[in-house]
Amino acid sequence: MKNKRYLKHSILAVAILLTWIKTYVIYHISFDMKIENFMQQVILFINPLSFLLVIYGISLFFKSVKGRNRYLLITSSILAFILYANVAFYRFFSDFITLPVLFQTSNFGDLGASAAESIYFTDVLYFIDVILLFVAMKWLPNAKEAVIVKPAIRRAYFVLAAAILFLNLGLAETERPQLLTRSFDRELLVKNIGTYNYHVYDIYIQSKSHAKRALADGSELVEVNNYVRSNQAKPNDEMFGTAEGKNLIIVTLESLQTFAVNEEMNGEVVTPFLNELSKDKDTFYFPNFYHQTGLGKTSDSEFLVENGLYPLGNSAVFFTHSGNTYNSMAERLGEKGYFTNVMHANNKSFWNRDMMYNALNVEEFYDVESYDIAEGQAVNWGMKDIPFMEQSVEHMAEMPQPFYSRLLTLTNHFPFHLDEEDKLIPEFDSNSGTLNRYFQTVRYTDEAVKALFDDLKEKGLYENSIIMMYGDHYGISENHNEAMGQYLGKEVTPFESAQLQRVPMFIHIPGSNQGEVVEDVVGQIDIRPTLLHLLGVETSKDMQLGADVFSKDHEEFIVFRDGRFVTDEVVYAGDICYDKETGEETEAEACAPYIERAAEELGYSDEIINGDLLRFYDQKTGNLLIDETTEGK
Ligand code: GP9
Ligand code: MN
Repeated sequence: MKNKRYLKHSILAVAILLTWIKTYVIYHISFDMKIENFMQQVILFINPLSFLLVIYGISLFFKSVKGRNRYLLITSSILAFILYANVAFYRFFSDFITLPVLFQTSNFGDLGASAAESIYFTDVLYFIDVILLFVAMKWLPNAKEAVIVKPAIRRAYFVLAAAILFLNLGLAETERPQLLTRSFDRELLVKNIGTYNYHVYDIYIQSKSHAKRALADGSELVEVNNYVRSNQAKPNDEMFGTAEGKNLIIVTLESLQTFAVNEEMNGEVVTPFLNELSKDKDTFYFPNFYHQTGLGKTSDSEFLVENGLYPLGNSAVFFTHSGNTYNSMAERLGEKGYFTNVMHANNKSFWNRDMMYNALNVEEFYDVESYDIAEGQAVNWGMKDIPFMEQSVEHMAEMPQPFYSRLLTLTNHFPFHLDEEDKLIPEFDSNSGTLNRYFQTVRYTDEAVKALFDDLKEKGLYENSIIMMYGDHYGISENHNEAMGQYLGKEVTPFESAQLQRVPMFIHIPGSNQGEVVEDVVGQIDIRPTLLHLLGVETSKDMQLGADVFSKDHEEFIVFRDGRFVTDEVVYAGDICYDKETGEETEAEACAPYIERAAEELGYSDEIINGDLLRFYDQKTGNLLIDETTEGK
């Protein structure tokens, strides 16, 4: 009799089991979660359960069969859709979806080849649980019976769900202390609390940050301001103003990583022009320059360059905070009489650039409409870099001087496709087509940079300009570690992964004769003060977190957006402290003092952005615009 009573709930059990097992299988086949021990495997296994018990358990409140079954089916479909959206997103970004990126769906329309490569016909299998649930509803005799559940039973059921949640959190806490308070890494969150709980947590965090802007009154700026002032680096007198009055040209080298520069691939030189340039008498080359981008990729790097602030950890700041007040480099140079612009042969709305550039006071955006893309001049994501450079320099020739132009290249972008005639070297020979093709597209971009220099010289713009070029972020994700290991000739440990976040940075000042290879640990956050100082612009009152790389006060301490960091002595990655020299694990004390500081630095930056605090700051006087009546509230 008793058994029979429970059997009546079999459709609920079927719904839970199907989604639970499917989720666990998907964890393994679709996400690259590093499971290091048995306990982590257990956590991974149980983590979907508490949420599924609760969400499906709501069906216990339904009195009619139809209503209950419909609820179960709709819930199952929504969960399947959420999980699948994560899978598709992960294929492309190696990350899980966070709420604000859902507003980026307009981007996905532009992804073209990449999107097509990210969705397969066999993906229907990701909805197998919904299909089976539907079949079970037709087939299981009990599924057609209504069940009135006693409140006490229901209570017991939800207590069980809560107990499982606490067990899950408890185990996660032992595996990963302070997971929910300190984590910058979505993978760890999903691994420990599960995809569904993660989304609930994400919604909570997002609403908190929205509330932050509404609640901020500027008083928060006092502490941030103290921090910024005390960490400021005085410009180097010898370098300050060296390039005063010159045009500033910044080239974002799409997906270019330092491992490809000054290196060979199967005997082929990958970046011949950049190699020469790195040794040029007019070039400062930075081989230990790290990207600090998050989900917003190229746009995050632009954000760092313009603002000297970190992008956000859980969203693309170009999308979520384009309504903020900023004191961008474009604005500062605009005040100095520069004509400020960005050139990028892509839709203006990609990464919400059109909106954000307004907020950043960029005067003109030369988007895809400003380029003539002839037959054969487009590949992969759009216009090829070589004709792009040519036409960009034509635009520059028409501009009033001095100008500040940022050029964003595009050809060296995942999935790294090229036309035959543009393949100047053979592919690499690993098991990753992505990495194999990468060397060819990098080689092509190198040719495009050469074309840029030639075109600038031809138009008489070269001598009167300084050219800064940097890699925006990694091009080869950790999904290709095995192939990468083959190329590097060593295993890709968390230490190596962190070191692979190096992207090249060149500052080329024609005629300066001061060039050198600067080995210091520097990052994208440092670009703004460095360039402004070279152009003779004071930044002592600016609300920026980076430091001039030429300054004697520049500290070798670079924080990644996910909380990893690098100093001249250590690399902190995957919760492990490594000796930078040997790549071997070293005592935790060597990293300990920096862990807190890394969080503090990112925290202040987040506070500025989430609270839109620059609206309370006068960058000309350095005064805080705080309403006396609310101060100290
Ligand atoms: C798109 C280009 C590439 O316009 O900036 O964006 P990414 O995917 O590298 O961020
Ligand atoms: Mn990019």
